Amino acid sequence: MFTCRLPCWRSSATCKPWQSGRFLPRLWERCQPPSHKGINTTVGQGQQVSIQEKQVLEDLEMPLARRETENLFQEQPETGNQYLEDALLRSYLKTHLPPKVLEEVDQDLERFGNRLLTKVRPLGWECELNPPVFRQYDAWGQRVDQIVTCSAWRKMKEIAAEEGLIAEAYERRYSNWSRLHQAVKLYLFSSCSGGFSCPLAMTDGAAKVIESLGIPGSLKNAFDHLTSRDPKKFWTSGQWMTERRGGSDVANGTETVARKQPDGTYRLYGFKWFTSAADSDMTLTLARVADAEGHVKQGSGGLSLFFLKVRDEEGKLNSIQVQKLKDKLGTRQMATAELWLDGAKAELISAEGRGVASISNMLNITRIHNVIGAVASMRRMISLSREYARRRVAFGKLLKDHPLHMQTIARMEVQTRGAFLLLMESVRLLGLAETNMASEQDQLLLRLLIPVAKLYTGKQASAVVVEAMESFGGQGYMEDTGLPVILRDALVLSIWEGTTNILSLDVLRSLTKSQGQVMAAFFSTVQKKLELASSTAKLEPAVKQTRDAVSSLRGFMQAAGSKGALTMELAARDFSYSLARIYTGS
Ligand code: UCC
Repeated sequence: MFTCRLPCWRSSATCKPWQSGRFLPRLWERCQPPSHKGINTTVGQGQQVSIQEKQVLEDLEMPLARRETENLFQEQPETGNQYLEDALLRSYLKTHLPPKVLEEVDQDLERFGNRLLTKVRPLGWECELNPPVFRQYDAWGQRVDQIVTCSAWRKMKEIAAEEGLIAEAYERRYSNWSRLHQAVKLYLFSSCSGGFSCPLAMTDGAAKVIESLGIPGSLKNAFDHLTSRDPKKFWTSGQWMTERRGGSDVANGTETVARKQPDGTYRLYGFKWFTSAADSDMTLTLARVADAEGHVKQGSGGLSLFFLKVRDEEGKLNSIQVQKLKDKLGTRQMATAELWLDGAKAELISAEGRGVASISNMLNITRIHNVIGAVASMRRMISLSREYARRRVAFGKLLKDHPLHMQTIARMEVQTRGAFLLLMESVRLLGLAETNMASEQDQLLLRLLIPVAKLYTGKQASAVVVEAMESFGGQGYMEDTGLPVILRDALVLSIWEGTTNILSLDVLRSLTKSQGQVMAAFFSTVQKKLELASSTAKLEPAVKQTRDAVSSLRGFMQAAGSKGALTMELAARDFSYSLARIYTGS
């Protein structure tokens, strides 16, 4: 039965053609309101409509055989356990993990892969079909500001806790490999999560900030909730950074003011204009502390970091009003809201004026989650596309037997494999850093690779997902295949958590702050990798190509060094792309 989801001027009782369960282009025209704004309804058109209506009725009376020719006879691509089917992931783990760790992680991932396939994927689809709704008043006129989520979304939270999707990284039972284990689980979870990856990213980021502050006593409870495996105890966190004046230039766009209270806590007043996963339990947010006269310091140096709980023990909002939910292109499963803070009780958790530096720990984690999401969406689309190529016949043979079709998929596969390796490398370094096993060079490399990987894979994901969609022909464009959802959700990956240009400037920031040391770490790591590869004769052309790219990058840097800062700023995006390609290539 086809369900009409178009905004319609007819009541469902009179929408008979849709109830017939068939989609005909003429019916769409018929469902237009008779005098819609912007559409001229003339007498001539009215006559045309009645002719069309007649044709519609004739269509409905067509013999069955004719109707059946309108059906599409194609097999739906079906994929199995995404861990078992991911050859590159499995070979990566086999090559890198110590045998004992591999044995346990492998078992866990196979089990998790089955759970995702049988339980989680259907829930993810349910989240897509039942996006959150905002209920501002109850039946008796009381303002309640409730964000109503579906049961599948709430179930995702329970699963995330049970699977330790955050806990795994902080328990460190596999020492430096715990981060990688967690990232792989998130990668497998991502494309079935119905958008729940977003709150998990921020939850992980918040746990990271609290851990990097040494888990102060006042935040111990929050940390325990964020890293709990108990679904009843598990909290998710938001990250409220964007205000009305923008989300990139946080230093100048943040207007929220924090007023100190006699008990040492603060009350926050301001408007958070774009808060993702607004149904979260707590958040980290930035505000400007007001002095005794009510004055605040402008710029980055005036920003401090605050922790707050969204609701109190009785479930009452913490002096927060939900203005509305955002109407987004994608990630519709997840509630993004405009929030008015009208004296929300909060705790200052950074040194005054060190808000941006403190929240950057969170940003670096959510940016890695973004890379996870990018690689996962590419992998998902390619898995479906490959599967389809094994079933779909065109021009007398299966798609997989058409060389041009397979070349197109192979090119996407190369992009995806490269992105996957870049992700694994970033996560491997993060694991070392978190267990005090990272050398200075590893830390510098990690600082550089996070923005590079985020900006590059975000763009790759958009391109690969669009390309993969095309490999299904017109079917790829059909809502009920589920493919357009993947595209819509992938398009945000280059926007949120810092756009491509903002992250290119962050790459430059890392160069300036380290006085060029990040590049020294980059060049020496790449050189080592290429030396290793050059012992394999087959890899010689690839090694040569990468070496050539390295020398032109060095040449560019020398030339740019003698020019003004503007040259480097203008080149920031291309420069960052080169870093991504060279590192991935090596
Ligand atoms: O919240 C959002 C949506 C949430 C959804 C999350 C889900 C994602 C997961 C998906 C999974 C599928 S979107 C809002 C996101 N907003 C941003 O990402 C902000 C973008 N703007 C920037 O990144 C800017 O570059 C700023 C805000 C960092 C610029 O601020 P400033 O204050 O102008 O920058 P400064 O002055 O250069 O840096 C201040 C300090 C410096 O440290 P000190 O003072 O010690 O020199 C910097 O080195 O912060 C430090 N810092 C960093 N440190 C800045 N950035 C970093 C960094 N990335 N790493 C380390």
